[in-house]
Amino acid sequence: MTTSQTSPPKYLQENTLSEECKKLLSTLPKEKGWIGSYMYNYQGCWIPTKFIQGTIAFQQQFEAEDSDIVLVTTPKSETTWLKLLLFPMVNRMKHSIFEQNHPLTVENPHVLVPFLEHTLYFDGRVPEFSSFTSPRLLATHMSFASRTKLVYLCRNPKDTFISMWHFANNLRVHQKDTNSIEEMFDLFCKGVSIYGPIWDHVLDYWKQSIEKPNKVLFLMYEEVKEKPKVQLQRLAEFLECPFSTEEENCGVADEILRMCSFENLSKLEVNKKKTLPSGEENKAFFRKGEIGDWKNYFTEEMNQKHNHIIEQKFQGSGLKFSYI
Ligand code: PAP
Repeated sequence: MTTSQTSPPKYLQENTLSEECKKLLSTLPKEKGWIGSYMYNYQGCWIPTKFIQGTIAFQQQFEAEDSDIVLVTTPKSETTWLKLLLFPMVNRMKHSIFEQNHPLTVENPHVLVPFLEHTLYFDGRVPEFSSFTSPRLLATHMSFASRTKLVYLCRNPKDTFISMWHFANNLRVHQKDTNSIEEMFDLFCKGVSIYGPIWDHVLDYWKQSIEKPNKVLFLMYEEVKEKPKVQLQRLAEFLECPFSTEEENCGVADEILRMCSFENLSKLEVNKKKTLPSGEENKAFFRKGEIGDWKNYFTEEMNQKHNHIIEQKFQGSGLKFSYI
């Protein structure tokens, strides 16, 4: 009798680590992984097993170009939306936003704006940058100091947590092994979230944006959602490609916002049916995109615990989250 075994999806396979990397991992603190087996504390940041090698390669080998634009987020802080807005804005001379087959209608934003450590340097490979045109649009979840322009998008940590919990369980469901909200909330509060602690991540970039306002733009999802056009114009000015009067008259910014709306993008064939090269279904990146979904899940006890942590961590920083 033969037993048929299906191999786990690509994003759960962790068997490609080099001996050197395995040796390093054996020296690092580890905790339960949200998606894969474990997360390791590397240089103060919790990184899933699968991404350690790419992270190190990215740190050691990446050579920034002055014109690069790097998007930075903690996972589930609306990375997809930031990629969605930036790609058509930065490339609008090459691809008119009114063109019928705009790349956004046929490709997922994570393919158009790839992650450095997850994709380009994944497993320590040497990336091929020759197909990129200038300015290169790149993304990272890492702590990263660069001489290039960085756009940081942050989201209130309660919604980020709920989004991460759903996303991780969605990917783990193939293993019939989902995590309870209580267990993951405890880890999150201890700082053990993907690329966490989230507070250190946010504070690092918040400080950088104050010290180097021409280099680091700090955006909050809730503010972008409230006044999308104002924030899009701010983004364009920061990147030194402001909308011209002619573009204003043609409604370019409005069209970018319409095209990138959750309603529009989540309905596209590419985002409903296709998968990323790393195996995740594109639709996993389009859940609700709402502010305040945490209210449907948090108990009063969780809320108080979280508020207390936020108060302690962000005290005196001048940073305030909006939860509604
Ligand atoms: P990543 O950091 O792993 O790349 P990220 O893009 O932050 O993931 O996670 C997806 C979130 O962006 C989802 O949030 P939710 O779980 O709270 O719903 C997803 O719904 C949201 N999202 C994706 N596209 C859009 C969009 N066009 N507008 C608003 N939100 C969006």
